[in-house]
Amino acid sequence: MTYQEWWRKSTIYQVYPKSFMDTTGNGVGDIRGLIDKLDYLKNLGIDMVWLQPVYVSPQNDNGYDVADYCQINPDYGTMEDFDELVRELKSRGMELMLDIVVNHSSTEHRWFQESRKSRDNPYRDYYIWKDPGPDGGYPNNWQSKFGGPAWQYDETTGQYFLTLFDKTQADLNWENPKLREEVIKLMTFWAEKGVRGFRLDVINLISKDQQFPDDDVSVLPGDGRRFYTDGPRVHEFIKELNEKVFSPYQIVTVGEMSSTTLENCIRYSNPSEHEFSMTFSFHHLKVDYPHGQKWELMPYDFEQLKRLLSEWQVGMQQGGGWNALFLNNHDQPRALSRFTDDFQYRKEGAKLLATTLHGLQGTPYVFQGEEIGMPNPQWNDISELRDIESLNMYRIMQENGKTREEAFEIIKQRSRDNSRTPMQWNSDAQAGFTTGTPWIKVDERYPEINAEREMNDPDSIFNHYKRLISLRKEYPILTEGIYHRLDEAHPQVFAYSRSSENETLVVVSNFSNEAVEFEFPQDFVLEQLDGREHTLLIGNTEEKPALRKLISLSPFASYMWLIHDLKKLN
Ligand code: TEU
Repeated sequence: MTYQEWWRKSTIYQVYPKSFMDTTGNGVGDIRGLIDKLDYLKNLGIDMVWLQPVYVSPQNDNGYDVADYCQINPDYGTMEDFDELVRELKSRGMELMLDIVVNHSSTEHRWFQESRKSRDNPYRDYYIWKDPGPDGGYPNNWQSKFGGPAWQYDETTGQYFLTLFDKTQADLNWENPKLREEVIKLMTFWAEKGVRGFRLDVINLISKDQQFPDDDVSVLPGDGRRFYTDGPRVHEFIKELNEKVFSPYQIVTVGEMSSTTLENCIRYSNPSEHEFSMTFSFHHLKVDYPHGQKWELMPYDFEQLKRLLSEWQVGMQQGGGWNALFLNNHDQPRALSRFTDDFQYRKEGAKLLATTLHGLQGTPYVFQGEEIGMPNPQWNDISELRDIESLNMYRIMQENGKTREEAFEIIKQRSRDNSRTPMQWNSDAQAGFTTGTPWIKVDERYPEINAEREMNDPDSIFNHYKRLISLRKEYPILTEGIYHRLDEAHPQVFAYSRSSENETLVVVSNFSNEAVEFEFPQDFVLEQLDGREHTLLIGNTEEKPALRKLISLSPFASYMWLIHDLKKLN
């Protein structure tokens, strides 16, 4: 595979606009706030900004319920602000990636308002309507990913419509060529405005089994997802989008793949398939889900985390696919709290996760606040939460027998709001995010954890990310190196290498709060270590250890070395 495309050496920064920067004092972030922070992102070394939905929306799911795909929500600003954002990004050598949410629309979208009027309305088949089941109830037993049934009954026409997410997010009918044409039109609208990237929301759910069968629960989780995930026509639909929009406008695309497979992600992202540039998959972020259950608690399974990361590195490399690399986003708790110690070892832990992720093959994503070591906030009461999924599940868990305290404990660790509290810019009121009352609280640790403090510390988490991002541009091995896992089931250490013809990159991280030792495999020592020069590219401790057969690692220590040309010293 050639690795010449610029986005294979790039780093993409994810902006959750509602919580990024507010310039009007209404407590909600806005486009002008992002414009004001572009120099901060340029300083970090960011190449592309993924801006999450700023379209007209009732905000039931913070913008993932779109009511007009080609208009800016006034809460976020104007189309003129948007056009200025594109210009200001490009003037700094950066590009814009927009979130495209076309598995479903808001029930407030004009299309849906028409569709629900009558069974013969021209827009009826833009959505998925079904008669009641034989028992007069739901058409089938599919469940919403936000809890409860996946169907909503509409009195006017006596049918149900499909809602795989919130009841106000109606699934679009991709079997309808007119709907597909509408999607192509809206994508073209933004491409014409200079957008050079699309992040496609749950795009692998758009093709449903047209029989809409009941799930017999023979395969967990038994909620119907196997009948619409990576569905029968999904690759066909995506190829059409590529042919009509992505390729003509040279759009960088990343598909968000819910509950997908490695085989499908190879097909979605291998350039010969002409579908996407890369894919988000989530298997590695379910290693603390007991039996795959998100709303149960257990310590994360370290060996499973390493196994899954390795499987996807090797599989995608062998299959010619391309990973979007991430440990954080707006739907996940902060990785710093999830996988390390965000109090005693916050700085080491944040740098360890960054080094471990950025050493892998793929395109890294930095979610706002990750680069300054923002942890999960301290939640004191359910009234502080805003996320529709969390509030649904808080109710459902109690309906299913959990106490309020048990349910709240789970919410505190699992809620998507963990990543949605305002960006912490400085130690001023509300962390400098707003002069008003924020739509969701600012975490109380902001006086010690904020961007201003990070920028003034040469040894900060911010500057660690900045170095990692620059290394990716400087060393082709980070883009092209072949991945090998080096630690066979070590209880605390994750070690891997990336090899090219003449060099080898080595990343070793101690994911524990204990001092440990790690010994490289003998064959690696003989082939790669003995008699060769190496350089420590980046680390997260005072000491700068040499690369030896046996190395000692302090709590949450993490290092990246480069072993130079294979030619022996003598
Ligand atoms: O997320 C889909 C998704 O995989 C997660 O929301 C997950 O299904 C959910 O948390 C249940 O565990 C995308 C967006 O990223 C998310 O913000 C939206 O809420 C969702 O789609 C619907 O558009």
